[in-house]
Amino acid sequence: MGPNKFSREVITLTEFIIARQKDFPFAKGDLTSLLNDIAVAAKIVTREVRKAGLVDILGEVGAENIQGESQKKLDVYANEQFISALRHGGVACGVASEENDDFIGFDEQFYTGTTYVVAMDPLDGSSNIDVNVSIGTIFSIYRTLEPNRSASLEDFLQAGTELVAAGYVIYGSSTMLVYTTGRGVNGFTLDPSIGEFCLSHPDIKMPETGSIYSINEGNYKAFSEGVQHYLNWCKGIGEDAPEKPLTGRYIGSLVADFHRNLIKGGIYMYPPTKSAPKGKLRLLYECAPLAFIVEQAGGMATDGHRRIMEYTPRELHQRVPYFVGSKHLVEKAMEFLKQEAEAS
Ligand code: AHM
Ligand code: MG
Repeated sequence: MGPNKFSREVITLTEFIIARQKDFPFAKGDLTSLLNDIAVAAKIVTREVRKAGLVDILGEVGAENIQGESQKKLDVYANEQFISALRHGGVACGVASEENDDFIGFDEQFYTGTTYVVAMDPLDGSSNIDVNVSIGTIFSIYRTLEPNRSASLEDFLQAGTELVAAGYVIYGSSTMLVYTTGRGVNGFTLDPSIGEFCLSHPDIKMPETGSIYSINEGNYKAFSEGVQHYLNWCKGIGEDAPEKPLTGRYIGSLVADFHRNLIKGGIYMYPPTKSAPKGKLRLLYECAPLAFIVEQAGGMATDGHRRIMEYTPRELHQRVPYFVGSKHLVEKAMEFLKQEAEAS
């Protein structure tokens, strides 16, 4: 008898991370518990995201609902959910968020011998929140420099090479959680009927090359010549350009553009512009965690010249130019930027 569709084994995220715990010989289960806290908050945020289009029926943002609670903007809501899950989880001793100027160090009552801090963008893709387009959460997990105390700024200002785990949640046509602890990348899809993230994309590998380029090309005039030449190359213009041009795809939600390219092969870019010489994206909770994932999947992430993972942030909200994706496409972009640097 052939395989029957009912006999297929379902592995939930919780089962998977517990099973993987033994990969870390000294693990006490803290990281397992931390990832679980993030997954629970992601489910709660999913519930709110799925209701987002009903805001006109259920009440305006900022207005009070019938229970007398005020309706929150989704990004504020997501921020509060993740911080609260981490605070009460008892494993992290602090969080840095795109939504907060400063990091939040948890009070002692919330941790016991804690060893982790989390940096996150709780709801990325702000321009897409109100228009029913995919948005995401991105997170970085670092070990603190010392145990048994609340978080300090230095705990967050660590190079990507020090990341213990990183991941993202995409609130798309379904909700998915993708993460790495440095042993490959695995993706889990939320089954709304049982409320569990189930392993759907084991050991994700990014194609070495791809046919998609993702960039806000409205900024073309403001890009350097090297970037402009690379974009022309993507379109099949120039001497060694591919015969068949690449396909342009840009959602404007980093997580969604990144996720599609991870699966299909492609490159995402947010290069520097004349008015924003460091680009737009944030190193600590946008670029570095996705760099960890892409490298684990066989891709590359650079600022155009240098590996993103080797950057040590000097401040929480530091920006960095970003070229991330399939190895061959990122290497090609770097070639153009190198030529430009050598010519100047
Ligand atoms: P945000 O954190 O304010 O949402 O900004 C980050 C977003 C990314 O998700 C997206 O790739 C990029 O900004 C889009 O920027 P632009 O509108 O300049 O193309
Ligand atoms: Mg963001």
